[in-house]
Amino acid sequence: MKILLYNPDNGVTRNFMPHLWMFLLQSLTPKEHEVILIDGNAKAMTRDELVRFCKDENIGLVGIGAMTRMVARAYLVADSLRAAGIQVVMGGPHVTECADEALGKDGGPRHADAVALGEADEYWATIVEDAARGELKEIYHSEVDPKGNDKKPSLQPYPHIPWETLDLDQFSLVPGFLKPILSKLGAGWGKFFVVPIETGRGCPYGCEFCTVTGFFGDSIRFRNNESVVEELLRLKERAKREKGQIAVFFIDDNLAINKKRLKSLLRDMIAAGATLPWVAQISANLLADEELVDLIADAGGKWIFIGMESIDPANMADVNKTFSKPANYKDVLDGLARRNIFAITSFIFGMDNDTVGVADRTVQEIESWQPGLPVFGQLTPFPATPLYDRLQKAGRLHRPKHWLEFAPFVMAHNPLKMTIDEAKDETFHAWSRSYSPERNREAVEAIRDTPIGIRIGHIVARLFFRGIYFPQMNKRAWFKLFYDNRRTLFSLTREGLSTWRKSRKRQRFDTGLVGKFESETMAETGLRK
Ligand code: B12
Ligand code: SF4
Repeated sequence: MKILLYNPDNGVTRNFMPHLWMFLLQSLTPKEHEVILIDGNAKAMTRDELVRFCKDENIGLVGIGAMTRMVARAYLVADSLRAAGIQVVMGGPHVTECADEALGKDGGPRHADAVALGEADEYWATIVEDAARGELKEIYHSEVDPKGNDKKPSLQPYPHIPWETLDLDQFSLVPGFLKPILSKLGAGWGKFFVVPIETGRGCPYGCEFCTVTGFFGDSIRFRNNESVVEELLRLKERAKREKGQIAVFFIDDNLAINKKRLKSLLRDMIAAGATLPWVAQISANLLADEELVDLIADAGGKWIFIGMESIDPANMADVNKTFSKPANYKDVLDGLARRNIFAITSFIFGMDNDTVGVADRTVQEIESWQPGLPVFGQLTPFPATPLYDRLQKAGRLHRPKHWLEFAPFVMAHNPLKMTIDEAKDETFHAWSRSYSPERNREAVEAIRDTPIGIRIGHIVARLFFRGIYFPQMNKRAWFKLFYDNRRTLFSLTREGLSTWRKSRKRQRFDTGLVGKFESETMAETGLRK
């Protein structure tokens, strides 16, 4: 049977990073079946095109995964495929919590033939075999232990994802027309992929708005170091072979949740030379450890995603995140910047203690720190989170099924001290102010003492991250963005080129000297080449 794994686009920006679940399930599929992957964020297709593709390719099963914010799109795609007689199974965090909705058992229409609840690693093969026989069950889930808890995959051994041979072209971040020039630059920039890798699952912190503790559990399961290092080495080898660049996104929710184990992993990575550039999510409270931050830098860490949420401690207490202290944020970022590591700082507006002006207050504080990539969201009650329950009980859910009428940056509940419209304006203002061409210039200027490569990386990351809020789906939008930021881009390019020329000259000079030295030595010793 041919299987398509499909991820709907997020409607905002294309082509950022592929989703790990697709590659994971592909590698767990029994070998007699063929699996094709399509990510709508990388390869845009209308529903009709997708149905035609499935018919032409004789696809027998489509697996769709979606976060809550994309689930309405996912349902539309599923509806079209089922109408064409193709079996659909849906999985991921949303349908795990709202299985009845996907199966049409809550009074609404049915969207999926089957749903996969929780982590599907250990039963995906069963779904495939059932589908191949045309005998899909409605609900699949992991085995349950005598106490009624899900048996979670141990991650040891971890499935082999054949990154070295997979066709990743749809995920390259380098536009086609720049490929020929960029592949000649340095070690080669003809292709650039951000690849997701996990080293563990689970989080004990249980922040009120988050689905992770409920979904993956409050104890953490780690892969062993050897398996992570081996995967990284294969990626590094591929980047070298293809004259491209691969960066890794460690998608663990808190890579440093066990500092002892992370230090041991980083030491093993360094010892094996498995050091590609990487990004990871780590909470601020764990980054005060100087030894850890040194190891992060030595092991290739470039950007750390920190869920800062709010600069107001009262808000942090409201969402059960007091372990993260706003008063410490500046020191943490200074510590990272001393090692040329920068932070993606994530904030949430519309919390219960937020009032009008929260965006300016927050951005002003951010601008007093080392420059980073701030991202701004809004407090969103995802199904099955403690936040959802609290707001529902208090009768504060304005749109209890907000995902079925998804509207970006329109809150689903009423914040206590501002309106839904005000929260939207605040969020918009924070994004515009943080990614204006002036702010981009100031941010790059603030790190003028760092090597040119780091500053170029910084501006490129800024232009991409802006795309989380501002749609950047077509060439025109990208062109306008480059035009608006032309002064910064032009001066960095000029400096970059001159540094590159100087280093080539120096290289030729050094080679010349070595050549001269070699010939003289050979002449003196009577040796000939
Ligand atoms: C990496 C990541 C991202 C990446 C993008 C996703 C990507 N390309 O990988 C980035 C950083 C951009 C991101 C952004 C956001 N993210 Co995010 N992200 C994650 C993260 C940390 C890892 C995802 C992952 O790969 N997990 C590991 C894989 C193995 O797990 P999995 O995806 O759940 O898949 C397993 C099962 O669910 C199941 N499964 C999944 N799909 C399918 C499909 C089928 C057919 C089957 C059978 C099974 C199946 O099988 C898999 C193996 O067991 C998760 C948290 C987490 N730990 O999962 C949050 C998470 C998915 N994100 C979340 C959110 C809210 C967001 C944002 C909306 C945040 C914001 N406010 O801006 C944005 C959305 C941006 C956008 N425009 O799309 C929430 C989603 C909650 C929900 N109910 O939807 C999560 C769960 C985190 C949380 N705090 O609750 N995210
Ligand atoms: S927000 Fe981060 S720290 Fe808090 S529960 Fe979710 S994954 Fe854990």
